[in-house]
Amino acid sequence: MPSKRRMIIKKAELEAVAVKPSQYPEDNMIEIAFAGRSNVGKSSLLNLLTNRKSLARVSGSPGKTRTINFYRINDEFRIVDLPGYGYAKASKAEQATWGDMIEKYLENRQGLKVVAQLVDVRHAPSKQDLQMYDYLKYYGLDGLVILTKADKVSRNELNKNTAMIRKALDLKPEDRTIAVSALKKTGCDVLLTEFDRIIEGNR
Ligand SMILES: Nc1nc2c(ncn2[C@@H]2O[C@H](COP(=O)(O)OP(=O)(O)OP(=O)(O)O)[C@@H](O)[C@H]2O)c(=O)[nH]1
Ligand SMILES: [Mg+2]
Repeated sequence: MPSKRRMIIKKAELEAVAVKPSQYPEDNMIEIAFAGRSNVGKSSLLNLLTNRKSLARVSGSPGKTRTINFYRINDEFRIVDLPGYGYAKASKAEQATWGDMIEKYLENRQGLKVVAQLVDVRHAPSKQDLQMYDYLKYYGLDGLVILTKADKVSRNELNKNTAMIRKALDLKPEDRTIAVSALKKTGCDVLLTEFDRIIEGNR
């Protein structure tokens, strides 16, 4: 079947690194953010989509991304890499700062269309995943779930776990789950087609 995907990422640059709203880019360009627990693969996915090895820092040790990172794509929209939660070594104070930082961003960001929730396809969503997703529903930013590390499961497990995760997050039939693998470089086309839809306002 021919791909209906319009988007080709030609240009990607880190535009801003923020811990507070005064550091956000000032205009209302469309934004799609990535949320998920630390180590789930947010930064790796950004590198996969932009076909850049190290646009975003990736690490084997969780807690790599501690700031809100705004990536400007094709001068058309932004992908926003949010700091991961559930980082075991983070102190109480750090976790509070994290919550505050995320909430401020979700609360009043005009251009923000959707927050893609990333979940490791091998595991049931954690308590914090469920909390995060509820939060996204509250702000009307839900509806797109990205299942990461698809290379780590068989096709059978992928189907089984997708159904399990959809159920746990209580997804509606029209909500999308898209499996990706940064290692095998799969899932990009489907995801970029979804981005097209979001940007064109057809969802
Ligand atoms: N096998 C496999 N490993 C992956 C995949 N995506 C990410 N990883 C690995 O998972 C680890 C964490 O990836 P990151 O992209 O840094 O995760 P993150 O969500 O940005 O983490 P924080 O910045 O801490 O929030 C790294 O060791 C990656 O190489 C994938 O699709 N398949
Ligand atoms: Mg990261």
